[in-house]
Amino acid sequence: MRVLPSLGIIRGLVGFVIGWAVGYGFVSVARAMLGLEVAWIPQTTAGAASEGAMVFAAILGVIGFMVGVGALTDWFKWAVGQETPIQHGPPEDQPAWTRYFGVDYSHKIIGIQYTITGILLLLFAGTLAILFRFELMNPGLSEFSQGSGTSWYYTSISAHGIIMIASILLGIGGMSNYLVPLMIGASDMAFPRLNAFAFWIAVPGALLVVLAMFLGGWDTGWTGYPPLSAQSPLGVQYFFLGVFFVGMSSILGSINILVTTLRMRAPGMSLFRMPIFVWAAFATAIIQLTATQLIGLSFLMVVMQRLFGMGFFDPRVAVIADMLPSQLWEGGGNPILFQHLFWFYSHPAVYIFILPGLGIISELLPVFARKPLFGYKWIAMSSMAIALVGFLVWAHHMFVSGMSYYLRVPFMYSTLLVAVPTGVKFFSWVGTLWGGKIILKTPMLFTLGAISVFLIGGLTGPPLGMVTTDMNLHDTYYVVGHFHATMFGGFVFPFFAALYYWYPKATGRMYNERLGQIHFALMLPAFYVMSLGQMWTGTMGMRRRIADYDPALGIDTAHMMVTIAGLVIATSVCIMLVNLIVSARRERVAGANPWRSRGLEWQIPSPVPEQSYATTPIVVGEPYDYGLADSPYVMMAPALSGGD
Ligand code: HEM
Ligand SMILES: [Cu+2]
Repeated sequence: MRVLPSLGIIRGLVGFVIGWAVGYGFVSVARAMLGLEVAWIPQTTAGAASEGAMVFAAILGVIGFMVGVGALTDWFKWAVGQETPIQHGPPEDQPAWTRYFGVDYSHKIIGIQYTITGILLLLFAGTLAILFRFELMNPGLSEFSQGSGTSWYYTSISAHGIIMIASILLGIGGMSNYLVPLMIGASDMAFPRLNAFAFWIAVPGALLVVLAMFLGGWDTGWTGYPPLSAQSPLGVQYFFLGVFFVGMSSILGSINILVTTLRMRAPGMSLFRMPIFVWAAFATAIIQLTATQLIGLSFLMVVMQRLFGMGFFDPRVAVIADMLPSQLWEGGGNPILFQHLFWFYSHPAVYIFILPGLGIISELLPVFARKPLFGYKWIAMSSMAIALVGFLVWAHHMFVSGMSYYLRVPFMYSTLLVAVPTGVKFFSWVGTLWGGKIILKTPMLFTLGAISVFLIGGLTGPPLGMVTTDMNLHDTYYVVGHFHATMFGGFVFPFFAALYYWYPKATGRMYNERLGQIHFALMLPAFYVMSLGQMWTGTMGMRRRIADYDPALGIDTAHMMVTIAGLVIATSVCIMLVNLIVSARRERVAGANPWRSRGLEWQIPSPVPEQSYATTPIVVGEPYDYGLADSPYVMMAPALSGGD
């Protein structure tokens, strides 16, 4: 108990509460002095007098969290001219586990912090999904959609969507933080303090999104389109701000990946000798660095529109001569503009979600097929090509929005173009498997599962990318089925593969293989039922984001099956959690390289020591020459004999 007050996260939460209260009080007092209406107890309806105070409170709360957790301490010291040496290893006077609950500069700790936070958010958002699936199980149910105003149904689908996205971003942060430095033979990230800051800013960000659910909720879905979001209850403001800070985390994290990859590779590791996951993380980081601002901006503009009446997206126009004073605050905007800004990030974002996962697939296949990766350079370049082309397709989400009509066809073509670099990856995967000695351990099962699920996601995209068919499919459950397939194939399955695969490296012990296989055997078929069921109901007329449906559509059975499939997926994930938690103590010791991998990180002990590489690794060959004799990838330089 004595350590609790010294844990960074506890101090951060206290800082949050203090910052929040100061912010709320400050605006309220200012309003009182200006003679404006003041709500000393927060109200959560749209347009409430407390809205300005609540927004300012949230921003100061986040700053309070960052100060409290200690993410800014070194910068403060630096500003007043104090020494700020980087400290390695656990804090001197505290048990080692406390490192995970506070600011720590080691990329391995930060990687695990990201991963676990990501999994926690995944569980939270998954629970929401199970809850609202109960409502959809039968027509006519209304457990969550009763009453007037914003119902729990809308709040929970909106929160499910955005919290899953935050969870994916953190999961990716976990994989790339843990793996990139290890894979290129670096001792840490280029900017360790920035790395810690990037992780910790996501925590209050996620907290705000969760709080949003209890501050009136919001009914816009994860996309937050105005004009609806300009009128939603107060929760929408916390959702916007939360996403803003998670986005900041994503941008800052990407700087580290880019600089580390470019500057800190082991001797001999030219760009085309990098592990393929590093290429994927690099391409992802380019998108994160250059696109994320757009969603932050679009959300911030709605925040401003609500707070100060800046009518960015408010199309009402008034004739100046007839205007009431209150109307000075509105009008002159365009709601379609929001969609352009939003999708300029949010389409490339789907590549942020999947490129690392596709990298994992390419990384694991050669290990478990004992064959060289087919077309290494093509795969590396296809990630870069997807990142580039991904910027040119955003308006395919807007075919029926009323945007300029001539934009439709060019966006249709650019969208279909993405299939080319994605196809390159598929050919390479099949080529790698062809004639291989395939070993079906759990990571490989999830890798193969990922390929099959991602194929479904990819094949169901073109009907949405084509204007004619999208006219019918837009805003139906078909879209929901499509993107669940892409995200499970591109992120969830590869992420789980990665968890099992690097688990021995991170913990030093194996996981339970039998439980891993049961997890897979439950999850893959259940996922097919869920995703294909969603698509089926969509083509039969099920609307997206609607709590009920007409029994005459004949989709009751399908909905029932989707709900049951969701429960099976949830069960299987629980099996994985039990496996990963229990195995850390009970399973057999893994040894340095249980998979006989060629990767750098497998040539050092498990778990990885504090100073990952005792001596500099020297890269002398190609990364994926499995099964070829006399083709080493890396040599460990002999340890220097004592001192300098
Ligand atoms: C060949 C590849 C793909 C094509 C042609 C494609 C096309 C589309 C189109 C046109 C839409 C909008 C549908 C509508 O709202 O009417 C859409 C939605 C979506 N797609 Fe894809 N897609 C592809 C791959 C992907 C991938 C790889 C992901 C990655 C995770 C993805 C994730 C999503 C998501 C999240 C949505 C829903 C966004 C929303 O409205 O909330 N798609 N897709
Ligand atoms: Cu898109």
